[in-house]
Amino acid sequence: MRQCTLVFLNKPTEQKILLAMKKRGFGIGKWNGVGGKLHDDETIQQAAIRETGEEISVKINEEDLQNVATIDFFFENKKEFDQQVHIFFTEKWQGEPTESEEMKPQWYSYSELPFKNMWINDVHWLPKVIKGEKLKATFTFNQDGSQIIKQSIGVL
Ligand code: 6OG
Repeated sequence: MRQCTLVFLNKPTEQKILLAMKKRGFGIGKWNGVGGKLHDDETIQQAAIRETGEEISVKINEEDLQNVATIDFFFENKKEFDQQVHIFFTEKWQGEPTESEEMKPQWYSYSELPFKNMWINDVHWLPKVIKGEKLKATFTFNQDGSQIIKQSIGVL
């Protein structure tokens, strides 16, 4: 299955996380963390760091990445969309989040996350991760990703 990364910058003292609006491709128009597909020659952590640099110009040190969840996403009759997403929080980085061709970053309060404009699964796991839970989950969607058909959420 395709391997992807997803990184959220986190400011627990301000109760805020950074989301970014995807400006093109898979998930266009949705607020999400930053990330993408692994290249052949890199580890999951290297991909997470590279994608964060490319998409919002922020540098992260590997030891500051906290693996908070691993989620398998399946799409009915669309095997090519199936992916395993490795999700990280980090409280330490260098540089200011900056808009790129692909992503427009914005800080959101934990209590005001824009779930209506996020992937429909996020409301089921992101609040738990913000509270400090580490999760292993699976979601199965219909073909266009507009409905969840099956889900399971457990401990990572
Ligand atoms: P590119 O195609 O941009 O990588 N991703 C998802 N994120 C959430 N919250 N929910 C989903 O439910 C997702 N499916 C994929 C992983 C896609 C980016 O989008 C994330 C990657 O960071 C289906 O290379």
